[in-house]
Amino acid sequence: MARHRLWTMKKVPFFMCGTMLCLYMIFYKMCCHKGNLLLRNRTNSTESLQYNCAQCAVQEMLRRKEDITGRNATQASSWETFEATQSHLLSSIISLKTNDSRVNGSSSSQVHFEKTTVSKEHLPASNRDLSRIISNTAEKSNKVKLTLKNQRNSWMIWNDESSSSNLSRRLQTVKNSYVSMNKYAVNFTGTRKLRKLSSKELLCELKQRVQVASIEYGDEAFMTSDWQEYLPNKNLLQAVKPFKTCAVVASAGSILRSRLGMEIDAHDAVLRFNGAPTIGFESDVGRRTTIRMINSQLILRQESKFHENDLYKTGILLVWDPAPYSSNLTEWFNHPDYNFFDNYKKYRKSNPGQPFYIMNPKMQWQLWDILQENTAEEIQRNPPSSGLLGIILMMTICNQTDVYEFLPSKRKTDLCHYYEKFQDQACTMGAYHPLMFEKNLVKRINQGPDEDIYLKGKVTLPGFRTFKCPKT
Ligand code: NCC
Repeated sequence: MARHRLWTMKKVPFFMCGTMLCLYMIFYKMCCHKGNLLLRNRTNSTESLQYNCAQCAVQEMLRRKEDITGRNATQASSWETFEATQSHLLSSIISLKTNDSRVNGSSSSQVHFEKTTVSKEHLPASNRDLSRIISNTAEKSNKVKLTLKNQRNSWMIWNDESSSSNLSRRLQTVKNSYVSMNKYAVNFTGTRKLRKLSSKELLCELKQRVQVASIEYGDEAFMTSDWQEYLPNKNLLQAVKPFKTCAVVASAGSILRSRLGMEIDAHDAVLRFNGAPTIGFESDVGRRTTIRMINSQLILRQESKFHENDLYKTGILLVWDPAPYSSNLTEWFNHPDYNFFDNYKKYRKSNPGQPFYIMNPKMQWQLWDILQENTAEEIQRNPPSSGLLGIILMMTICNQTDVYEFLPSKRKTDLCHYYEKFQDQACTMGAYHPLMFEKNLVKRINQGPDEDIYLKGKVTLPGFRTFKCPKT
C-alpha cells in the first residue's frame, strides 16, 4: 500500500510537467505561431508575408487595408486576396475584415472556400456568425486554401452601363426635357450599335471620326483682315509639340483631399477647365496649367471677370461654343450660342503674347454621334461637356492621358466644384450635357486598373497617334 502511495506521488511531477507542456503547446499554437501568409494582388503577383504570431499578421493586414481604404492612397497596395494555411490565422483575418465597418460599409464581401463560393446573401447577417462559419469550416481541414475577395469595386466604381434609371427623378425630367427640346436641331441619322463595342473598337471610332481643329484665318467666316490679326498664326495642332504624358483635371468636388497635386504636375502637360483655380488647392489639383479649355458662356459672364482675372493669363487658352448640329462655320458665326467673338478680339488685343484658340465646332457633334450610337437610350441633344472635349483634345496631342476625377473616385460627392461651396448632383451626373453617357464611354476606353478609378478617380487613355487601328 505504502509502496503504491510512493509510486503515485512519484507520478505527480510527471503529470504536472505534462499538463504544463500541453498548456504551453496550446498557448504557443494560439499566440506564437510563426508562419507565412501569402498575399496575392489583382495582377496575380504574390508577396509572402512572414509573421511571428497571428496577431502580428492581422495587424499587417489591417495596415494594408487602411491603405486600400484611403488613409494613404498614393502608396496603396491593393491586396484583395489573402491565402493562408493556418485556420486560426484565417479566422482572425476574416473576423477582422468582417468587423471593420469601413470595409463593410463600402463593400460586399464574398468568400471563396475550396472552390465553393459563398456569397454574402448565403451567409448569416451578423459578422460574428460569418467569422464563426468560416473558422469552423477551416478547422475541418488542416491545409485549406481560402480566398477572401473584396468586391467593393463592383459598385463603387463607375458602371459603364449607367442609364437614366440611375438618375434622380429631377435629373430624369431635366434629361427628358433636353431630349425633346432639341435646341441645336439635332437630326441624328446614325444607327445605335446593337452590341457593346470593345475598348479598341471605340478608340478607333474616336480616332477615325473625331477631328480636333482650331479656327484658322481663311476658314469660312474668318477671312476678313481683322481675323488675320487676331487668330494665332499657327493652327493649334501645329503649334503644340506632341506631349508624352498629359493630365486632364476635372473640376469635381471629389478631388478635394485627394493629394494628387504632385502626381498631376509630374505630367508633361496639364489641362484644366473654365474657372478652375490652382492657388489654394495645389496639394489636391497641382500648380501647373498648360492648357485651359473654357466655354463661351464664361467669357460673357460678368462674375468670371475673364478680362481681369489672372487665372486665365497662364498657358494656352481654348474656347468652344455650341453650334447647331448641321451648320457650317458661317451659320455658326452668325448664330453662336454665346456671342463671344468681340470679347475674344478684345482679350487678344490686350494679351497678344498668350496663345488663344477658338475650337472648330464640328468636333462636338462628331463626338455626340458616337455617344448616341453607343447608348441604348436617347441622350440629351446638346453637345458634350468641356470635360469630354478636353479629353479628346489631349488624346490627339499626347501619347498618354491620365484623367482625374472625371469618373468619380471613392471621394464622390455632390459638391459641384472643388473650389465652390455649391452642391448639385447634376454637376457629376449631367443635366444639360450628356455627361453620364460621356462617363460611360470614358470608362469603356480606360486602359488603367479599377483601383486607379477607386482611389484617384484616374483613367488612363492612349494617344491616338500611338494607338493603331486596323485598316478600313
Ligand atoms: O462645371 P464645369 O463644366 O466648369 O466643369 C468642367 C468639367 O469637369 C467635369 N466635371 C465637373 C464637375 C463635376 N462634379 N463632375 C465633372 O465630371 C465635366 O466634364 C465638366 O465639363 C462645362 O462643361 O463647360 C461646364 O461649365 C460650367 C460653367 O459654365 C463653367 O464652370 C463656367 O462657370 C457649367 N455650369 C453651368 O452652366 C452652371 C457646367 O454645366 C458644364
